[in-house]
Amino acid sequence: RKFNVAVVGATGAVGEELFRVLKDYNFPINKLVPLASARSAGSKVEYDGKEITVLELTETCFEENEVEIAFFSAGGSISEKYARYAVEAGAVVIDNTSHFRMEANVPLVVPEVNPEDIASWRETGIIANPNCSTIQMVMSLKPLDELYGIKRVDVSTYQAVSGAGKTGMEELVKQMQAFFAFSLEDSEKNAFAHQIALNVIPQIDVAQANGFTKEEMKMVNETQKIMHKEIAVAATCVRVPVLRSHSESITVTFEDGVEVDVNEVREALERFENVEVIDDLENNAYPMPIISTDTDATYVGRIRRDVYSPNIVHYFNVADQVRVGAATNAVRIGLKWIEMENEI
Ligand code: A2P
Ligand code: 11C
Repeated sequence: RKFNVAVVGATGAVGEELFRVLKDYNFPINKLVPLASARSAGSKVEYDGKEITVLELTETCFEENEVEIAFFSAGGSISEKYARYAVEAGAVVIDNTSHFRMEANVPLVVPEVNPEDIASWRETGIIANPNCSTIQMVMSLKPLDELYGIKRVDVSTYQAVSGAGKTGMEELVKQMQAFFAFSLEDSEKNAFAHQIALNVIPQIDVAQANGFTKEEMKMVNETQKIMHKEIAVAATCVRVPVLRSHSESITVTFEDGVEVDVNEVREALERFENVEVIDDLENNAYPMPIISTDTDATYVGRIRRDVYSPNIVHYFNVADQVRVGAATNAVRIGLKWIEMENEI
């Protein structure tokens, strides 16, 4: 059977990608309802070679269009205000924002890692999609936890400007153009607190009382919720002038007594669904944003055992923030939900 599907934030970076991913995965769509603010209502989005008119997001639009599955990607405040109207209209909400993620009765799902959590969606009608940097990290942590048992994770991220939406991507491009026109100092700085072109910024999202940023604490709290385990996580989240794939340098400490075997680690990662290992340092082969961009895999490489502690492994992890980190994960949740609810 086919479903009436709404995309809230249809004109944004993630929204636009959602249309491509929905098509790529042959999502069973009866009617597609692109929604955005009054500013973009009447504009067109493309789906499967056809143009569809964007409608204004209103309290009644879900009911009027008999929406059954609603993807939300227009920011936390929009989800906070409008998700309830989609639920009241009988839809399941798959929410890309951080708004509902840590609510106890809202499942937070990466389908390859904790698909069973989807089952509790009825409690609120909402399934939350994790933060992009969390999704690609747990994709690699899950097989390693099953292999040896993880105690602690230390991660530094190299996050693309796409995480800040279209405005973030435009700002990097404009600043690069300004650099070549010798006017970088005068270029706009709105999306980030500092110039992002030719720079790195060791802050993503706002400061928390403990000295970490909100993005860093999302990686702690969301990882524990998805993995159902009190893994100790310390994150340093950094914005880099890359357009749309996040990279992460990850150090995993396993339980005491574990002796890491790099081949076992590699094999466990290779076996895991939607993880690709590229790990041949001598031949300059490892994951990079230019490899992951526009793909649906999480890439892992530079796998090496710690020089001092046999229970520690280090590796590099890269995935397309807009796809794996947002649109693709949301669509995979939708497909899993359909499978579980409709026993297809
Ligand atoms: P709009 O084009 O109407 O501004 P991004 O994450 O790339 O910045 O995109 C944000 C998305 O959220 C856009 O599709 C944007 O639509 C949408 N959006 C922002 N504010 C609202 C709002 N008040 N109501 C509905 N959609 C909104
Ligand atoms: C970034 N991770 O790269 C953020 C964007 O919690 O969904 C996604 C924020 C979120 O800026």
